[in-house]
Amino acid sequence: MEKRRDAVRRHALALIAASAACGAAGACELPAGARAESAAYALTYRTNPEPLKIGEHFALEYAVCPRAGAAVPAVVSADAWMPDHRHGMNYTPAIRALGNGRFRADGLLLHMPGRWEFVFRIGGERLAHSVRVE
Ligand SMILES: [Cu+2]
Repeated sequence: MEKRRDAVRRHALALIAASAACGAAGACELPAGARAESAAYALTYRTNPEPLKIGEHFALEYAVCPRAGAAVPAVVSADAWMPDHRHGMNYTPAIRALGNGRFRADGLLLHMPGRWEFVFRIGGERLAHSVRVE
């Protein structure tokens, strides 16, 4: 009796694992773009226009896929900062959720050349991607 219960439980766990893997591959595909990852999420983004120009407004278009076990995020913030100078932008971007894990941030502007980092936050998770802008 004890053996049989173990077998049933193993089977149930195998089914859960199979459906999670299936969902990750089929339901959530990231569009082409630069990639950032954290423990629970993967993200791709592109700038609009591409390439962006110093001193000119641009938008970030990004998409998020949860890894197995993580929830689909309702809000994902986007920001940029210069790690070497320890300052951010002089503007606060406006974030819009477009549905299906897609987001758009408008009103970004990098005011000086050098190494910047785009930082996306989902709850307590931080996803960052470094770029050099001349
Ligand atoms: Cu700077």
